[in-house]
Amino acid sequence: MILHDFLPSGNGYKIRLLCAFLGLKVTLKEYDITKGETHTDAFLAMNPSGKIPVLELDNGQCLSESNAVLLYLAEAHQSPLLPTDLIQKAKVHQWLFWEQYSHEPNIASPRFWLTHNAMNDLKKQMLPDRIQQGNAALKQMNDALCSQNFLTGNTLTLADICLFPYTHEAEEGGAYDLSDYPHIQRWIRTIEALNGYISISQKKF
Ligand SMILES: N[C@@H](CCC(=O)N[C@@H](CS)C(=O)NCC(=O)O)C(=O)O
Repeated sequence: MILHDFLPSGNGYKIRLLCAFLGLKVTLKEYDITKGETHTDAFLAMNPSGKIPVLELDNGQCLSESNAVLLYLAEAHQSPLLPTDLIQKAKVHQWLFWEQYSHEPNIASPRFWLTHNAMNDLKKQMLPDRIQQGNAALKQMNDALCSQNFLTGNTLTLADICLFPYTHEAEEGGAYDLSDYPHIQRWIRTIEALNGYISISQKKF
């Protein structure tokens, strides 16, 4: 499999982290999204949205949307990271959908604007509201983690793999302070200590 990716991307890191935990071999093909490298005809043929990550399967089929790729890989490998119990599975889905609407736009986007010199007047206006909503999202995670080790209970699931990347990088750019969220800090340390863990910048796994 080939993972079309941009190393600083948390969406790409979700898939790299899952592959590392599952022991799957993937070849990394990197693009610089700040130079429009995902908007060529060749890339758009793989993902018309012009966005990484894209997972190219051995048969040439391409999958995009990071959380859809997580679900595909976990199901294809019958991994307990996606529980078979319908309620437990729905709880994992809940966090995956929530991440795309309530977490990623408020935490990942401001991080990108602030660290990649991508701020403009409109984004400056939007920033305070995004930060307020991002803190509400972090509080929701912190509350969920106060009585259990992981987001859906006491075992690691796709919910944690999906939310780890942008949460553990939330302070980058200066918009968030994770010391306000001690249960999140403990959860980050727990995941970093797991067998198979790789960092966001690790290319070999
Ligand atoms: N919802 C998508 C979001 C993907 C996304 O936003 N990718 C960004 C990098 S994190 C990108 O490739 N941006 C380049 C562009 O839009 O030109 C997912 O979860 O995969």
